[in-house]
Amino acid sequence: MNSANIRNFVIIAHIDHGKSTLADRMLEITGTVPKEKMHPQMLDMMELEQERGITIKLQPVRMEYQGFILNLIDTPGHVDFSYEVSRSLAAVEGAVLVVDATKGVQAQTLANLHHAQENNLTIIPVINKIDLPNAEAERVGEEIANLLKIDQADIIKVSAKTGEGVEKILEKIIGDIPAPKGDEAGDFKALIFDSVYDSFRGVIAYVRVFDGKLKKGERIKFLAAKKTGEAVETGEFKLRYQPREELGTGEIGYIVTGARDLSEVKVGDTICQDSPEEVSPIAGFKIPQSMVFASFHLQGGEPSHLRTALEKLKLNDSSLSFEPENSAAFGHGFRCGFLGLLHLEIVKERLEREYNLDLIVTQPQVLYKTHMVGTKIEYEEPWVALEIVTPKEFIGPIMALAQNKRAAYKDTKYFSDMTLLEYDAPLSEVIIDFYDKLKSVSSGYASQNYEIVGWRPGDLVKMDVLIAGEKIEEFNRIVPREQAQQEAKNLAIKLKNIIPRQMFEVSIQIAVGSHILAREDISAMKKDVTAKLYGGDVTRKNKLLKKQAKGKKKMKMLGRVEIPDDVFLKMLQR
Ligand SMILES: Nc1nc2c(ncn2[C@@H]2O[C@H](COP(=O)(O)OP(=O)(O)O)[C@@H](O)[C@H]2O)c(=O)[nH]1
Ligand SMILES: [Mg+2]
Repeated sequence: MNSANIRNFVIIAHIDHGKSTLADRMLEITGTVPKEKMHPQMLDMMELEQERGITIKLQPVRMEYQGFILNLIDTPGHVDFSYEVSRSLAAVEGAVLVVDATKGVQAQTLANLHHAQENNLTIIPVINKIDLPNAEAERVGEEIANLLKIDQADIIKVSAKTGEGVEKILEKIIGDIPAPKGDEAGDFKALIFDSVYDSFRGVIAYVRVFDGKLKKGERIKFLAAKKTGEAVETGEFKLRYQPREELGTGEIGYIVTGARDLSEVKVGDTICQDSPEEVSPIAGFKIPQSMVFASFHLQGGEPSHLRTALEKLKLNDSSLSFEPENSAAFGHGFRCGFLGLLHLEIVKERLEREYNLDLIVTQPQVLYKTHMVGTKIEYEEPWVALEIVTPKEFIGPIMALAQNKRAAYKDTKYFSDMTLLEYDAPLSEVIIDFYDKLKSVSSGYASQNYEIVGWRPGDLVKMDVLIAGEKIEEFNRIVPREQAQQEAKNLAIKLKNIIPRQMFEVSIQIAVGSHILAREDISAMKKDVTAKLYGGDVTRKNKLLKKQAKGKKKMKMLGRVEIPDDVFLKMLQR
């Protein structure tokens, strides 16, 4: 394969602007998928992706058009999955930037564009959904022209739904995106931008070849992992694995490595020929650190099943982290790290669905650093650079909201009718309900993006929860000192509503150190529920007791108090 005829590109956009639908049309026009086999969002291959209508994982596919090889990588738009985008960007030369004609430029449009520019990619701007009656292609075109400092005429207007204009994008991809550069005669060198685990064939590495070529059966070396192996199979992506005898310079394809252990095939690592020569690694991408943590416990069943499931899931999701943990209430479990709350939710759902587990998930918290200063604990918390894109009329309420969330204002930028507000803010404030509030104060028009920027000291305190006088570690949380009083009150009331009455009176106390901030009492259960059946029908009484026993299965002991298993989920609901 001559690399002059290869074009590698990603489709990037804010969530829901039509990336996956545009990919569908490209698959159709290039004849990669016959029309009768098409279904919407073809590249969202996970059941969960199809159900929710969102892309979670990057997905490469190889198309052929007018004598060219077009390697497309479809990417997710949600901020929790931006790691998928950054890995994709490292594997290509160009980016199709899609903007919804009814929405205009939004926060992820800017963030993804910014990253694409950092990677020196050729940008092909596209306005999508021009078939919709409320499309404002002119206005949105002005925004994009303004943003990219280009002519409106250079923006392609399309409908990914009807296919109108999509061929123009393909032509521009061929005309404008440079062919991959690389030394075709040199030693083989490729970047691993993804990997998946196949229970029959082991780890399959998704690679972009930068130099040389690799033939099936050749020995390979994983640079960072310092491991060697064999290219058991090489091939290309055709919505399934399509074996091919070799992978050449500039190509995107896969290598079946035979490895059983993912620590050998690290995403971001460089694969090269197995020779003693020194090889410098390909500059890849930053590996993100999990900043949101929650504990996963099984509702009954073997804890080892949960470990196995997490290990397998991690093989296909390198951003998931976990370590064993012991909880007085829930027994053995795992403290798991995520890139955000949606990531957490997706992992939970995949574990339950793909591994048939029933999980208890504790209150998610961001990762705090603590230091002892004398006898006092000092906290540091993760901060993010927060970008909010909004029409001008909502700037006031958004600024008020940000202030309320401890955000520090940095800058305002304008492009056409849209405004970009830049803040630094504590991650804990941004992940919990900031987005919901932002949507509500802006009638749905504002959007946000954030990136971790580092740690900052915070005036934070640890709130303990005492139930019937006993400290319940599972409930403790770290909050800003100035919010502690209000939080304590809310928490006490919430717990009072969730914890069922017991045979005795139960006190709920929220404390910081030895200082009680809030207290609620749950009065004792009045009567034995079976008492009123005295002398009555024995079978009815037994039936009632049985029913009670069944209900009890879903209960856990926290100290002397019985609480429902789903208490943490209930606490998260507002
Ligand atoms: N009317 C119309 N709807 C579109 C168009 N492109 C995408 N959509 C719809 O917009 C929604 C989001 O599309 P999707 O491709 O999943 O967006 P993604 O999140 O960027 O991958 C889906 O309901 C699509 O059917 C278009 O050109 N016209
Ligand atoms: Mg998508």
